[in-house]
Amino acid sequence: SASETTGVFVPKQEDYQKVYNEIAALLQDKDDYDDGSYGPVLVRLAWHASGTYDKETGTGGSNGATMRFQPEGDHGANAGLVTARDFLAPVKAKFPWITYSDLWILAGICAIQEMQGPTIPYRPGRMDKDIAACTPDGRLPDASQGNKHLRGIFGRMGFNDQEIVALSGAHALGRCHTDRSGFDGPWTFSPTVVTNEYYKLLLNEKWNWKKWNGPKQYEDKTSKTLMMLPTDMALVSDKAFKQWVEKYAKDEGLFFKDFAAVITKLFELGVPFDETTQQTPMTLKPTAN
Ligand code: DDH
Repeated sequence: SASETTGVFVPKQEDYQKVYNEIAALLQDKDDYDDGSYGPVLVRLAWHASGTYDKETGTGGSNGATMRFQPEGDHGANAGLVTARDFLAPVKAKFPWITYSDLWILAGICAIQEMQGPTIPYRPGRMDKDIAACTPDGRLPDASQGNKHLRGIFGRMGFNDQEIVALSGAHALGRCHTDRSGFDGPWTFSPTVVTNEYYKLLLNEKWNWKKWNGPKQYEDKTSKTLMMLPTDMALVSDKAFKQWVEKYAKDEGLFFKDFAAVITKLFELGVPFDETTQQTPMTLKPTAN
């Protein structure tokens, strides 16, 4: 086998499961964060690692983990993600054979599954790149913009309207932080559980501009504790987007199915999997919690 001839450790599914279990255990233990879980910020790390992809040039994407380096780590959109990278440092130390780029995606998948989301197939094979592969600033979406911007940014990665809406359902999770993006608050009342609540709230709640000194964002009329970004509201003001919001609000099973498919595509953008070797996606087992 390859490992016998080269002396290089070739990890198997059981090895990736060990990494998964370690991240899941850390998620369970380190509950001193935000709404009690680092899960949302781990999902955001995996998304921002992947969402720099440009299909024309084949640059960016999760293959490289270039956010480790200052130019990209310091991009405004990545503010606060050092929290997620630091959270994973002990996991990398315990399993030094895994690349950062494979680890960040595995952590995103682990977080989604542990937060009761759908099963996401995992394929390793990403290689870490050096500082020269850092992407230019401005490839990730700007929350102050609208439908044209969304189609521009996500079209550059190769996503259509349905996929844009399905990906955006990740905002069921987590919150905005004034010291990171400048925005404030969570999108849903259950920010550590994957649900279709984001779509339900977009349709059923009345959203008003929040009166404050911060950047323009919406707040819900009923509780005034939830928020929407201008880009979130674009999903209901644009008719083509809205029909998908309606479908996902009505059918959580459909959302889970489409979300699993589209996040898999996102996490694999620009990753040159070796089709000749064993590249069957693996299913990593959630912990029973
Ligand atoms: Fe997002 N997101 N996101 N987002 N996102 C923020 C937080 C989180 C946009 C802006 C913001 C996706 C799409 C978009 C998550 C996942 C995903 C914050 C707040 C802003 C701003 C950051 C902070 O202050 O800490 C915009 C704009 C878009 C868009 O245009 C579509 C997608 C596609 C995903 C995904 O995962 C697939 C998650 C999770 C969070 C919560 C992070 C946390 O710390 O909590």
